[in-house]
Amino acid sequence: MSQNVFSLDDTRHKLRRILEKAKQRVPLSRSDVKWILDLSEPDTIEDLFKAARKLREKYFDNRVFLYGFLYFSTYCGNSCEFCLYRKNNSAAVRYRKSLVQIIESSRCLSESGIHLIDLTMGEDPEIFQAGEQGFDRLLQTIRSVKQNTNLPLMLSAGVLPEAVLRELPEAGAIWYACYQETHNRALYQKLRTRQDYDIRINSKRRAKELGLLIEEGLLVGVGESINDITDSIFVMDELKADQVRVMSFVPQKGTPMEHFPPPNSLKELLVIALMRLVFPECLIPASLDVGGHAQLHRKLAAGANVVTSLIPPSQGLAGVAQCDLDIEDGKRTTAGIQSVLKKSGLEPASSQEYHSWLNQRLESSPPVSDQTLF
Ligand code: SAM
Ligand code: MD0
Ligand code: SF4
Repeated sequence: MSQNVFSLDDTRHKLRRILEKAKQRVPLSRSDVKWILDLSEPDTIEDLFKAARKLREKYFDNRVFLYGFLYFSTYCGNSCEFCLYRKNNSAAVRYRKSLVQIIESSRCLSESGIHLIDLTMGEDPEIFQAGEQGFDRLLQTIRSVKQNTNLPLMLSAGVLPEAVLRELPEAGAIWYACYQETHNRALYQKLRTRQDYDIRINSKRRAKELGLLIEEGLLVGVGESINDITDSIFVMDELKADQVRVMSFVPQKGTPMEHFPPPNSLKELLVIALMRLVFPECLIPASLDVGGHAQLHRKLAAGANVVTSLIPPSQGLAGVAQCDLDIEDGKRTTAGIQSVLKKSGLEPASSQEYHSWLNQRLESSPPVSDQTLF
């Protein structure tokens, strides 16, 4: 027998052993995680994806959740190296939607049958530099969207002061999303040049203690190593993130990383599948914001169970990583993705199913009372 046949058998055997651990909810070791991230043999990767789909089915049946994306202000006072919307980048389309426009777009999303609205903005100086008044305006926006749609809401507005995080549940937000991108501190500081690592990560810890659900996220293709991604998986576990995501870096015009080579799209898929093995009961997005409609099927086939970045056309709304891809022709809508869901053997969940996942998750990590915190 040739060496190759031997090594392929070894690989299959090792994968089976790791998959069995995941199935039995035995925590994967660092070396298991690194080994998965290093896979390159196509048949073995297919087996990994198949196992990730099976785990998704065990926890979510054939249901997926659909998230509307409402990027209501593209102004930002920060200068993240990878981001189109960094301050002073004249290649970015800037807008700040009025409350009336935000409500109209929210209604549009709600009528299309999504489960949640992700209210997103840059760290808009009009909000961040106006002190309490600015954040009051943000909270008022959340309240109005809640009143007008009664949908679960996620807030992705950057690092928020604790006093604002504290107000979010009452205003109607159930999720706080804030992505570290990497948990390698040196790399982080190169990417998010003007934002302290600890302040960003602690905002998530605090949000969780205050009873919000949290989403943590990674970027791949920004110079991270397999060791770094492995560290991230363990930090996500320690954070008890309720939703975990990975997105491939997309080079952006006018930014310092404009000519940085984009990653192979397989990397994102491997991380999605790995996340499903490690966090089987968590929500894992397949983002339309990277690769658009054309790559949705592959992300779902790797074990994702939320379609994010659904954007209504004709509203002048942008995405982040791919700011206009598939938006105006309606391919980033619930109707536009139906055929992909069908081909993937998946169906949108009912809103009741989404609510019951949220409730069960909230009950499993009740807010820490103020007295016990310090
Ligand atoms: N300004 C807020 C913040 O930074 O937390 C909210 C915006 S959040 C939706 C922006 C996220 O989009 C980043 O955290 C990053 O994960 C992703 N992103 C931004 N630029 C990207 C790019 N060039 N390629 C891929 N993902 C990108
Ligand atoms: C997405 N464009 O889901 C959105 C965004 C922010 N919470 C999410 C990156 O891909
Ligand atoms: Fe601003 Fe967020 Fe982009 Fe950073 S990632 S520049 S904080 S919009």
